[in-house]
Amino acid sequence: MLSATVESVEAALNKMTLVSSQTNQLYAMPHSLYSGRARAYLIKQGISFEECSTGHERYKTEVLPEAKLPTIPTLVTMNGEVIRDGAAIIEHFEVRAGRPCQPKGARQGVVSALFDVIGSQGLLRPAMHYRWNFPEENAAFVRYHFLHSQRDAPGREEKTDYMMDRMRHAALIFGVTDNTRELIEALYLEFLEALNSHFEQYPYLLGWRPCIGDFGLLGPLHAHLGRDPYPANLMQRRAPRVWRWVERMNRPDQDAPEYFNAGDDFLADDTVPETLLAVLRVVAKDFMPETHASADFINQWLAKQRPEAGTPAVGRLAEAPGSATFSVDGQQISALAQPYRHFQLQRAKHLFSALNQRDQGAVTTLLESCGLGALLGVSLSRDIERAGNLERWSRHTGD
Ligand SMILES: N[C@@H](CCC(=O)N[C@@H](CS)C(=O)NCC(=O)O)C(=O)O
Repeated sequence: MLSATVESVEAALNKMTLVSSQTNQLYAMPHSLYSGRARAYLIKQGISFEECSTGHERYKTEVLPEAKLPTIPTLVTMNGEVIRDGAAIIEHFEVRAGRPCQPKGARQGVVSALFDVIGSQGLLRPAMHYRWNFPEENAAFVRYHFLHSQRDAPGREEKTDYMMDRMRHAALIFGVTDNTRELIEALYLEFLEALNSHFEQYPYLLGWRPCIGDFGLLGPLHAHLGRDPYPANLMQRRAPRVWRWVERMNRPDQDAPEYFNAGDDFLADDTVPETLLAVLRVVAKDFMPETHASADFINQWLAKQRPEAGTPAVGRLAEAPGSATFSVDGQQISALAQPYRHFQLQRAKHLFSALNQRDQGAVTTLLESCGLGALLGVSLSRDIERAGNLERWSRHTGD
């Protein structure tokens, strides 16, 4: 009885600590792809936070039950609210601040939303390839991070090996194989060159300050491609402007001394610079066929499985419906079809459908000029909604 009382007092105290926290707590790690998006947003928006490891006991006992899935980033706000998912963390603050990172212009708004998807879904292959296929340069550095994600307790080494093997396997299921390696490198180098040229003009995607798309794109370009030894060196040598952007995105100020006569806003007149369209043209080469293939695959799966409304549309890695196959430059790729890609695309579609006809026309012309004309027409047969920290299948339209 007494111990039950002590336990409940302890639980209440813990809860109070959660509630009365002086700052936001970001459960994240430096080597985690998706952590980079939320961290950079908090830094740029001047939102105070401390970064915590999921290795803390408190994460398991208090945060995870609310987060529902053990993914990072997960934020515990100063009020004790738990938010799992980088985009949801950003949305939480965007709504409260009047959407400072969402450009108002039609073209800029949609392009920003697209770069958010491209960052979280469109660069997984180069991110995984350049982390896991260069062990001579990367292994010790990567292992340091995986090891220190675990508490110093018995079984730490084994757990580290297990986690690393799991992510090596993830590279395979995202489509990184001996057959696709050459293509992945060629596409990435082309992308890097185009993005580097863009940053010759401006410090951010849409001008003089970061938009939602900058934060999304940062994920793979920071944790993996801009930090792991082999790809970081590649980026420094081949694309110093991109490397500077990665650095800049992790600083609170504008950090653009190399741009003389810098402005402080998104570009005027809803301008999307030609240099950024050139980046989208490169991205489209695999993003477009993969989005089509993944939608077809998931739609077939939905037709067969008919998940109840509210069923989670997200799980641990490899719990996705399966892999979709598509071809790029004559090379076949099989990659996990993740509903999250389509969940994020829904946001771009919502922005588009809220536009008047003239603005829709301007966005369509822009997307067509980049080989992305069909993108906003690719749909799943079921919408995805977020509730209780999970993406969930909505009601079937025929139900
Ligand atoms: N949709 C989530 C994805 C987060 C995510 O998958 N994070 C990775 C680390 S970069 C993770 O925690 N993986 C652990 C797992 O899948 O079990 C987001 O954007 O925050």
